[in-house]
Amino acid sequence: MIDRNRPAFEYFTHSLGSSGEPPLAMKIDIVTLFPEICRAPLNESIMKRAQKKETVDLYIHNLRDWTTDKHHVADDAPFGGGQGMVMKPEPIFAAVEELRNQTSKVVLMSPAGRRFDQQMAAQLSGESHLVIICGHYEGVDHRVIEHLVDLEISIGDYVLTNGAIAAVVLVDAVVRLMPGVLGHEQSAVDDSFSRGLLEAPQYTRPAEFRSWKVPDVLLSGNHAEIAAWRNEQARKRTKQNRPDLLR
Ligand code: JF5
Repeated sequence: MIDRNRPAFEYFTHSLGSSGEPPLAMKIDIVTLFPEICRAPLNESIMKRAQKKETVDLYIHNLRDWTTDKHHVADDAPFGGGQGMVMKPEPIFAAVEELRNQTSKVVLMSPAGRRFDQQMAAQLSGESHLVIICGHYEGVDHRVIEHLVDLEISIGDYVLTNGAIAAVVLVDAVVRLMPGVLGHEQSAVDDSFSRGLLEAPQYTRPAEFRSWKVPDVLLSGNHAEIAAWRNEQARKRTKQNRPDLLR
């Protein structure tokens, strides 16, 4: 087990059922100035299946619908000066106050947030309602973060043009963990993450391609040897690509 040295998840207040299972369904509201960025990827394959099965009830909203001025302005210059524009608080408060209920978790996507990972995805998959605000421009008026948002989340240490792209990543990672969304292929994949190692290399037919052979052990049928080989390969790969994951 790897100590990632992070504080307890005091934000996650959902109660588990008597047998400890997460809620069977989740409502997700995404609030963005660019709803089209979210629509296509979240209506594809597995996300489509999750919505058909009513495991996920997904709504994508245009923040502009909550502006009240005639030009539908959602941003303004920063107080104190500086580059770019800041998202105004009023439409964001209006949207979230209309969409949320007592059990909602309000999430802001922002590069200044807490870093998203598989553990956070698992925690979020137990929530019953997520309201996801997509940051944009140079940032969001800080009163949104102080007085409206439960969790400020970053999907990684880089800056995107648009938080809607980050929201798609978060929703995909969370929804695939909900019961019944994936088949049995899921548990094994997540196992490797909980062991804190990268996946071992995978091969499929043909057993020889351009003279490159699949390792003999994988064709041997010896499951103990295969498991040992995969373990060793996972360690090698982790040391090479992600030494930070090894103590
Ligand atoms: C954004 C201010 C939001 O760049 C991101 C992002 C990166 N990781 N997670 C989110 O979102 C767009 C840019 C500037 C707020």
